[in-house]
Amino acid sequence: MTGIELFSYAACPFAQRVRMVLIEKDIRFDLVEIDLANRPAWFAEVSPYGKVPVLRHAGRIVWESAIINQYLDEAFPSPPLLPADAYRRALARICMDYCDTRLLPAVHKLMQPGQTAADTAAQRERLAGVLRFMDAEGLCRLGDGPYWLGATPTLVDFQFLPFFERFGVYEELGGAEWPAECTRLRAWYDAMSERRSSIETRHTLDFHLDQQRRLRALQAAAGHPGNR
Ligand SMILES: N[C@@H](CCC(=O)N[C@@H](CS)C(=O)NCC(=O)O)C(=O)O
Repeated sequence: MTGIELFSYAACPFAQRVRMVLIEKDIRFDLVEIDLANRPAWFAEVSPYGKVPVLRHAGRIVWESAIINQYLDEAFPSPPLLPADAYRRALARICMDYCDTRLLPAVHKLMQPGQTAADTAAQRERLAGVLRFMDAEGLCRLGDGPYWLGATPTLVDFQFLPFFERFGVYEELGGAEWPAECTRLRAWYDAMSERRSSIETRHTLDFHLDQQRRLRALQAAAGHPGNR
């Protein structure tokens, strides 16, 4: 026992965010894999929202991936994964918020099953606009790279990475395209892909495609788009 447990699900991008930060900080932890299709009854006691990830540290629970990562950064300050300067920290939080409030809705809309060709084309353009904004207003303005805020990674990088690891799914199932002018975004992804935290938490494109197809089948059967 390490005193730290992460309740996780292998395919979950939000759990991956937390696993990456635990690895970056060299924190030992016990991984408790939850089968979300067949969750144990006790999981309701651990997870207030019924979701993964949940962190249990010294008997206390923290949930919501972005908040877990900020908690880890405060509880285990080395190496720091947020800037020392208050204004730069605010910018980091704006970028993390952008991921959840702009990038993810664009991805989810594109991946929604049963759309018309015109809807899919519109969602594809929306996602391309989000990527262009990230490149031009984020990566190009905030520092010299390769990471979002400069030469060393911050929580911002781990917030985004899982959704770019899955970009091949958006290409294959939604016809998404990586805009050619987003060269900083490409350089960022290349730098992130070489990190141990990325390598150790990575799954293949086939794995992600399989997961997405299953999710789409479930959503289609339930007649709703889901809320991941
Ligand atoms: N906002 C949450 C999202 C977590 C989430 O949606 N987890 C999914 C798996 S990827 C889940 O547990 N779904 C189960 C459910 O909604 O019942 C976070 O950032 O931690």
